[in-house]
Amino acid sequence: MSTTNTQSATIDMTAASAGLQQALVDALTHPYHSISSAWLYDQRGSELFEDITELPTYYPTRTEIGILEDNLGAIAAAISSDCLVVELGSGSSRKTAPLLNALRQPAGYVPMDISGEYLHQAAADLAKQLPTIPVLPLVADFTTAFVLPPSLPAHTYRLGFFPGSTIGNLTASVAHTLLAHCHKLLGDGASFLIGVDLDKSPDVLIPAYDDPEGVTAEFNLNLLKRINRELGLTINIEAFSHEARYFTDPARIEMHLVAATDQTLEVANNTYTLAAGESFHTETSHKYSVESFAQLAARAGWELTQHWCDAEKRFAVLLLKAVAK
Ligand code: AVI
Repeated sequence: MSTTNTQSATIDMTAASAGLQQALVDALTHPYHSISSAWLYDQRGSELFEDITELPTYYPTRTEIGILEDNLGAIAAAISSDCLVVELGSGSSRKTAPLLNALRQPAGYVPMDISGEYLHQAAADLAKQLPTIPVLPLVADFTTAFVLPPSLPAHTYRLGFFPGSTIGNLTASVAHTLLAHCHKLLGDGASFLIGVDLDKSPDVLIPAYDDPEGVTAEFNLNLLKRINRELGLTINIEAFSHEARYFTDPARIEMHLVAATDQTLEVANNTYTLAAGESFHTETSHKYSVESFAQLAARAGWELTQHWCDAEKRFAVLLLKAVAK
């Protein structure tokens, strides 16, 4: 990788695009070219992710929905009545209505998402479906030290809900910080219901992240399209290919965008080169065992009380209880 100064036209950028440019420059200036997976989710990226969840080889979404459906009675029985449900990264809230329906008189539902527009629409739809449950949407980024609105009932028992195995996209240290922060916010005696993808054979994992239909490849390559569009660059997208790589210790899938030939990238008046075979690392999806996740949660003040899996033990839904400090 080398850097030289060039003159290039200045383009007007939004704050988000300036952040993206910084992420790209950081990736190119470090010998290991890693970009946060958050940048994968522009409008098109979010649509492609929805398509991924329907793919035959992408088992996590439908497996988790199946576990929740099959065990709703047991889950509801394990959660006290009158609880306030706080969902992290709620998106379309599609897994939530059946849970709220099954719980005994939930005190309210706080869907939390970074995208305000999406959140308010999903909250309005849910409020129509479940008119007796107060829905109190909160625009917040769960990867930061978010706070709950002071208007929430203070003494209600709280249930954190974090489906989708999104926690797998965080490093163990960030996942620990998030779990510890939720322990503090939800309070002593709170519960946390969380979806976790389990480690398994790469024969199952690789096709889940590199499907024959090419949707995950399009999702990953969309990042380069976004970079070109928002930063006014001309990266040759055809020169990059999507790769899903499986690693152990810690068990994880990594998504990469690999350059087939040497590439020259002009970004913010500098020229960077990427040699053939070098890649941008765009996402990590950690895979746990029930025990390894329970250990991570225990370090953040949560005790595993119950868990439910599918018959093939591909995915787990874990119920944690906050240990009093
Ligand atoms: C959002 N997250 C849980 C997905 C995963 O499985 O790690 C993102 C994803 N990336 C490629 N396919 C799915």
